[in-house]
Amino acid sequence: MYLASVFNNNFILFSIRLLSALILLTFCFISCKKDDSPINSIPANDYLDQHNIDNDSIIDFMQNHFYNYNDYVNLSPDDGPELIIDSIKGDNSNKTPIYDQVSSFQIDVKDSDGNLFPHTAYYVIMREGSGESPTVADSVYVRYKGMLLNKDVFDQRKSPIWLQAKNVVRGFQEFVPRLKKGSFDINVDGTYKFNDFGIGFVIMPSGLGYFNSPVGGLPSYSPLIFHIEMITINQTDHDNDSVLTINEDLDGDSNFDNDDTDSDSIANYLDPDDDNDGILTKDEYDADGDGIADDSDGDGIPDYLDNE
Ligand SMILES: [Ca+2]
Ligand SMILES: [Ca+2]
Ligand SMILES: [Ca+2]
Ligand SMILES: [Ca+2]
Repeated sequence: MYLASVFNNNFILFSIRLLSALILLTFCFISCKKDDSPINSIPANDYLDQHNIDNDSIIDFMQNHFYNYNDYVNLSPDDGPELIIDSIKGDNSNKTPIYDQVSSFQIDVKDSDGNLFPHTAYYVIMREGSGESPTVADSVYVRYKGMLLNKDVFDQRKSPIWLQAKNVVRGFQEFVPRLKKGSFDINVDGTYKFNDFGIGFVIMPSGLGYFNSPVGGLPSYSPLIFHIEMITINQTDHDNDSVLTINEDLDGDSNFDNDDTDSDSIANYLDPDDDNDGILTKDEYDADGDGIADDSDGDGIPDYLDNE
């Protein structure tokens, strides 16, 4: 009995470790930001030059490829077809190119000197979704598929997983607010049926992906495609200080680690006392409860960021 239970415990521990290692491995693709890469990167190209190269490749790709848009017509609420992209040739010569179906958005990428470089991402929304949109700070419960422009699938989640938008590559992070979450029914067996969740895909230059970092064996400077189903979302307040994480990115650059009002090396989104005055942010943010951050001395700096 005793031996058996030791064996079982060890086996369970081993299994847990193995599972954790596997999860870590698979998570590295999506959750490794390019600056988190432990591997030495090749020297960084100029953002502007690389963006021009990537943008040319992406436009050429979009002009010569189509996606399975017919599969997204008259979707039933719980449908989420897999994105298939193929070349426009042969039997598919008369397909509509992705180029004719995309919208675009621009994101500034900041280099280490603080210079800003505009990057263009292209996207298609196949179904908008029925609920709220996440912010770039929120947790998202998603199914996704990641592809290169050669159509190789480098990462895929067919069962939904929770991701923090701030921990994924920039192009993924900045795209998720364009989708809305869905709703769900609980089946008789206790499982969930998700309905009317947002579905879309985004094509991004490498500067919004892993850039020069060799993450997961992908070629450096790879433009990336992500197909995302926005099942549901969770607003985040990492430090529970009553200020949502999205509102702790004071300079609005979608980087939450570079805002540290009291310079104590704890970024605001993780700091329960943002001005280090000994009064917790949650106790001085909106003490009069009018929904607006208090500013007792009227100097334009709200109390929770004002240690005077
Ligand atoms: Ca910031
Ligand atoms: Ca701080
Ligand atoms: Ca805080
Ligand atoms: Ca304070």
